[in-house]
Amino acid sequence: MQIYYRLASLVSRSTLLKLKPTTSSFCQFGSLTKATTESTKQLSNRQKFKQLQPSPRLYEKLENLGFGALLRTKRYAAVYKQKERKKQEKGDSVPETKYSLPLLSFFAGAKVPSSIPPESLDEIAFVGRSNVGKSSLLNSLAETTIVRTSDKPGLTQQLNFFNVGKLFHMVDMPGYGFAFADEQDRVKWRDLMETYISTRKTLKRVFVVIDARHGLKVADKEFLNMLNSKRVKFQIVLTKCDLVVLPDLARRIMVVEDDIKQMRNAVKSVVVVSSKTSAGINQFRKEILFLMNHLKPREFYEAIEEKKIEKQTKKKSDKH
Ligand SMILES: Nc1nc2c(ncn2[C@@H]2O[C@H](COP(=O)(O)OP(=O)(O)OP(=O)(O)O)[C@@H](O)[C@H]2O)c(=O)[nH]1
Ligand SMILES: [Mg+2]
Repeated sequence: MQIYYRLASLVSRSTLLKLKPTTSSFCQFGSLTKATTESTKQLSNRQKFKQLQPSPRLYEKLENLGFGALLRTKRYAAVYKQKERKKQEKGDSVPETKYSLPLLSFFAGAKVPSSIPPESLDEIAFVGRSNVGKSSLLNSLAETTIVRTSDKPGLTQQLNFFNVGKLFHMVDMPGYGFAFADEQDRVKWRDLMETYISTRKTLKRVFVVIDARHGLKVADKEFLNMLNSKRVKFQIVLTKCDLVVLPDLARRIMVVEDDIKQMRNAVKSVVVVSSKTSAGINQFRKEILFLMNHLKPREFYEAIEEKKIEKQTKKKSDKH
């Protein structure tokens, strides 16, 4: 009997001991399970991203734009070597033409739809989430610093119209999806942007600027759907590409191209740039000049470059 009682008390103690941690660990287990599932979900998204295999052609395109060499990706080291060998055999190293935009000058700002300037020259507009680098991109394209930029989101709060040497206009727009702006301001900006975008006959294309590190977020997708439904032609520009390693940049392009493939008014090719290193900027300038019907023969740009170099050397020799 005594043995029975001792056994019974041992069992109940051990049950208690077992139960206590089990109950508490049940909650922990529950939250752990949740956390684990979430991290697995995140991991699997990331894994999915990492599993994408960009083609050698895409790497080659990025290399030509100045985003580093195929060699940086082990997988294509052999392809790269072969390419280099061919290049040396051919001896083709024609320097790339440097395209330039004429002088940029600010001519109008609009905080409300009624102050949007009347239509005149053809326009392209730059839009995107706050702080993504729209204003910096304008500066980089025009090789200037006149467009105000900031590391704090929400700097541009109106439509800013710039004249590009009186050939066409570039429009810098406020950012959308700015979490810290109050609701009234957000509604006001959205109304301003939507009115401009949907009524402007001279607007040739909207460039939607996206941070290459993040790809399309919910706010971007909403904006793209709005553009698509209003039949406004738009093209994605991936910027801040200097902050992404080459294989991830190539994967990001693949994902974004897939995201927009169903949108009828999207230009299917994605522009890739870095305003900081200027990679991709020259090619983008060429595409803009072509779009606006102002692309001149390469001799025209070569003559501009020659004049620039001449001026610089004269300045240097004057100093000495
Ligand atoms: N590394 C890097 N930084 C960039 C690039 N482009 C812009 N930035 C930085 O990003 C920050 C925001 O740039 P802005 O050009 O002011 O961004 P925005 O989209 O005009 O911002 P809002 O006017 O507030 O909507 C600044 O600190 C820039 O220096 C880029 O290509 N690479
Ligand atoms: Mg800005």
